[in-house]
Amino acid sequence: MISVILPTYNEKDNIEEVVEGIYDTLKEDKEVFVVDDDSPDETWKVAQDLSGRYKNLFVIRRKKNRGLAKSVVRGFEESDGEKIVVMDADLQHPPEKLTEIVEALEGNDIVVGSRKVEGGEVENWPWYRKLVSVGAEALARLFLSDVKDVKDILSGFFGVNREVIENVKFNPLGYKILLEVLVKGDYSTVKEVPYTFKDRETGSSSLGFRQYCTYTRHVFRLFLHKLSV
Ligand SMILES: Nc1nc2c(ncn2[C@@H]2O[C@H](COP(=O)(O)OP(=O)(O)OP(=O)(O)O)[C@@H](O)[C@H]2O)c(=O)[nH]1
Ligand SMILES: [Mg+2]
Repeated sequence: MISVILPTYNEKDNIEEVVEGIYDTLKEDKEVFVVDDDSPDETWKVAQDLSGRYKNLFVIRRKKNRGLAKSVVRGFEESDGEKIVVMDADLQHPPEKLTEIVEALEGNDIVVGSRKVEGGEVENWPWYRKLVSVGAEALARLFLSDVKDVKDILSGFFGVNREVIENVKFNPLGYKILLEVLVKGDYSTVKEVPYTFKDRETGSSSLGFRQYCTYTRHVFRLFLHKLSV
């Protein structure tokens, strides 16, 4: 079975289309977890209404300890599939790519939806987003040697076989759960599948200066973790 995990915060205008895209694309046995941090726009309620229409669509409404990566960890804990896919719920990660990611999980431990391999790209990013992304990536590469063979280490779109994370004690901060998986997971093969990171059409980004500070703390926390094992 495949478990798809969708972290959400204020995605009421996107959630239905994403869920529809997932169910249209993935014909395999699956469960979908919307992990919502008690969104003020009541995304959780819209998702709960959808769960009557879609089989195995579950909604988790978290009220404490907000955070994207923490929500994904909760999804890991609640789900059962032997293959797991994590994706954004704002349509920047195309559901049509799910099949390719799931198929690639047959022969690989981790499959990263990648904007940095041939055929992958980011649509219309302003210069400051590019600059921040280059800086954030460089910081992780400097301190975390485990990520060296992966090109798109900041991707939020990835698949992982459950064995990789089964015995991991996650302790993430902020947004970048893939870093945590690459540093702490038990794996040998990573494949990157290209995709185009689309422009956000509705809803608003939760990224801001605070998230960048949190990211820096997360990288150092992972660095210290590696020193201690
Ligand atoms: N559960 C949960 N989900 C979150 C949180 N922050 C963001 N998300 C969701 O995580 C996904 C990615 O967040 P975005 O704000 O779109 O981040 P981004 O794609 O890097 O930024 P943009 O390109 O500006 O959209 C979306 O599905 C959000 O709804 C949070 O604190 N908790
Ligand atoms: Mg987004």
